[in-house]
Amino acid sequence: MATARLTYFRGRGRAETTRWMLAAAGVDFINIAVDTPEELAALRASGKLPFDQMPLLELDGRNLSQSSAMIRYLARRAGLYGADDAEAMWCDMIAGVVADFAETGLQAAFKPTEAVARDDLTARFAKFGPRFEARIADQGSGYSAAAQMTFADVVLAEALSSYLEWVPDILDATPLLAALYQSVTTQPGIAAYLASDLRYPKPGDIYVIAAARVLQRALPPHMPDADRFVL
Ligand SMILES: N[C@@H](CCC(=O)N[C@@H](CS)C(=O)NCC(=O)O)C(=O)O
Repeated sequence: MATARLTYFRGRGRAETTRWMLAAAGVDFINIAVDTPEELAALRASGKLPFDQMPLLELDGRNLSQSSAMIRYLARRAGLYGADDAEAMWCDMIAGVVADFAETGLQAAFKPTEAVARDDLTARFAKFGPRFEARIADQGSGYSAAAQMTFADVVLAEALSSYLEWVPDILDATPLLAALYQSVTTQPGIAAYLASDLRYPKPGDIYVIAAARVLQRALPPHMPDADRFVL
């Protein structure tokens, strides 16, 4: 099987759920980092980005756009989309709410202080964490959508990994969620990915500045010279 190519900034961001799913599905991949506006312009000129956006996943001779499509394509390919329509529906419901929940994790590095980021994450977890816990209890398998691990569990664990980096005790009152996290992160493909050089570090100012530079966008307003990359 050819090695997949995942093109994005030099960091996790909106490519990270796809990396976890590639790992869960046992698909070898490399990260192709876009570090400059010129590299992004060349990528756009290549015609590989149907909507002009990253991430780009090159797999099976296809150019995939939209991380939500990538994770579902990989889920179908690897049998991680549930066993029937009802389980697939639960996968989609949970992946949908996880996208809402994960957004706070994605935004954390852009906040003015660590304390603000932690407060936002704690508040968001207070809303969704007990719901995830109740859903896992109802399901009864230890997973969120089906009798076995699905892509919904993978993206949930990916989001939780970000929450945990900012608020290490966040799962203390949700033991089923903590057990799900443990189960997904010890799946052999995911465990190998997390221990590898393919896993980028927790995003901070370096990542935020690099992404703004590539996109030629403003930095968060608390940063000095916030418009330095805006043309
Ligand atoms: N929903 C998309 C979001 C893609 C997205 O917003 N990509 C940003 C980088 S994180 C981008 O390429 N922005 C440039 C643009 O929209 O022109 C996904 O999850 O793949």
